[in-house]
Amino acid sequence: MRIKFLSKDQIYTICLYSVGIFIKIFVMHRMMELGDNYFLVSLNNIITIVALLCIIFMCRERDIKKTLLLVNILISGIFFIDSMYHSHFFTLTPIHGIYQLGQLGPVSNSVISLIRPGYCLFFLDILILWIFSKKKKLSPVYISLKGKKVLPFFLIAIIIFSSLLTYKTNIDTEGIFTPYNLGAINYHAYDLINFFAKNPLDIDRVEAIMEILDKEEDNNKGFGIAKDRNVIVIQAESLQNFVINKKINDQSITPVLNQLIDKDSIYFSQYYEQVGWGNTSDAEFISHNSFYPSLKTFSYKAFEDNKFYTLPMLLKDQGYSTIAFHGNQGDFWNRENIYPSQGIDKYVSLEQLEGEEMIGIGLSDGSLFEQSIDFLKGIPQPFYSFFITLTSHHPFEIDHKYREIGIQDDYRDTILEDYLQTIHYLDREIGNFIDLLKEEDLYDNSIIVIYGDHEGLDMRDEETNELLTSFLGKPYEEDEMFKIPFIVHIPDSGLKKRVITAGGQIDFFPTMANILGVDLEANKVLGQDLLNTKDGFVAKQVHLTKGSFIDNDKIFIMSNDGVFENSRAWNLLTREAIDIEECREGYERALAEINLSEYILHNDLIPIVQKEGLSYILEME
Ligand code: GP9
Ligand code: MN
Repeated sequence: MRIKFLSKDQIYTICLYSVGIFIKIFVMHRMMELGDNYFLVSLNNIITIVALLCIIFMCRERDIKKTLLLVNILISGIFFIDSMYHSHFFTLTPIHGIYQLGQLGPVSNSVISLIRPGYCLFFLDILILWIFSKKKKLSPVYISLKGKKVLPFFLIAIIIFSSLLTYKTNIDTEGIFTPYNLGAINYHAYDLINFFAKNPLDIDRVEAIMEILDKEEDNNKGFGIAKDRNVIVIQAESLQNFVINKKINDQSITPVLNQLIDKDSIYFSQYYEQVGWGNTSDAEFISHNSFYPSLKTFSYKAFEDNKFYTLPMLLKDQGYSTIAFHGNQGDFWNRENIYPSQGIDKYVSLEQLEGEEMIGIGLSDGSLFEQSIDFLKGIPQPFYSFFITLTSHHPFEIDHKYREIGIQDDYRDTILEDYLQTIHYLDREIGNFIDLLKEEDLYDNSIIVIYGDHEGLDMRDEETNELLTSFLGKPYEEDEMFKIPFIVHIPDSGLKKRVITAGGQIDFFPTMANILGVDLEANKVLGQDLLNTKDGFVAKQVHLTKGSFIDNDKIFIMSNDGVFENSRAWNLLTREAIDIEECREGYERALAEINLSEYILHNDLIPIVQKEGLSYILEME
């Protein structure tokens, strides 16, 4: 006996509504370049959609067609946004992106530049469906009585099958789920659940690194070399390290920074960015807190109600006043709300400044520096001042009069030229700022600290990669992309020191505390003082798959399918491939540090860490 659940017409209608979704899943996964996982992951995502259809058939009998249409439009919209997001960030749009919608205004040029007409094809089947439904009335869909009895069993069966597939992924990847091993639909579902879930502490893994974190350093090289001086930190937008001491057509790109490095400075030349979803703001967060940015959303949102102990707070305890300057709206990245708990007492944002010269997404760097002088003169010394520059922000557009480097031939009118022009402008304005500080008697008793917030030129963009590879004369890869300069200029110190220990923004706080001569116990933050550490270690977490790291000799790039054995690693000097097993210890350490950090911050435990130290967190469990 043949059981008939649906008529031919009904099947035809359902297909019109849903086959497009299946095709879109394959297309999306092709765009993401899923590799070996392509078919299995796509199958698992299709199962999810089939399960969803079953639920719709069971629950929304009256509006099945309408609901199917809505689901299709929703998925098409998500894939459209995902395509743009993936083309820039090489991952899928995270759920917390919702928080950032209000902030798209100033970066709308960057967003618009990501749209490709081809992405509209995600809506093609909806258009076809609309044309069909105009020509011919599509049959209504309803489920027969027999169908209603069978559907729940079918649903259970496919859920079990899908769970088995996901369980296998879990085993293969030790629980590191990524868009590349879950697929577009399932990753979004996972991301949504994970967003609300609390991350447990992986006690065994964290215990294994406690010895490293508790390590007491005997020597105190550089302790207090800038004691009681004013601190002027410039967190420079998109400033990468490759521009330092580099020339193009015989012109220095950063003559001012090169000069600084050459005299009265410590230059950390193996320093890397470690930002998370909050980009610029996460660079601030990790540098000031020495804890990793949130994995869920930008840290200034995720932890807005937390209690912290930051570099500005440590200095406030020493009698410093604190101030931050940024030529953008005060509420961007939630700064206005969180700065008080970050220890920044005065925040001078665009609203308090004269908008006399706007470039790109905000006030020009030159104008910001110039206008800051009056504020600096007005606050009690010593002060900790923090500048967030903007002009060298993607897409690196700047007026012709500021395009001062003559660039010819291959690099002319390229993204590399735009980048170099804005960086050159930033460099020049730092020079002008230093001149102003000298004029106002604010130079001699200050230190000027400069570091890049994050990369500006993405190696995963084909054109950019080709340009940089040719410009640098070596492959443009992750180690170069994440490398940012970190310069501590101490006027009249006679220093000319280059530190080659690998470090990252997480090390900023302990390194600065040492230089400023303030005790900070090593077991109260996750970073290390780079002047007194030999074993540099930099864990990456958001823009590379969790577990990736860089140390003094090598870089380990955790495979985006979450499988350790599929990862890559190479020697930083020789660029030769390294046996992956040599990286297991670092991989474990990266995961443990990130897990511990996330646990502490999500449970608002910084005050306890400050009192008892990091290892106490394990005792609490
Ligand atoms: C926004 C500015 C730029 O205020 O800091 O942020 P980004 O887009 O680089 O994260
Ligand atoms: Mn930035």
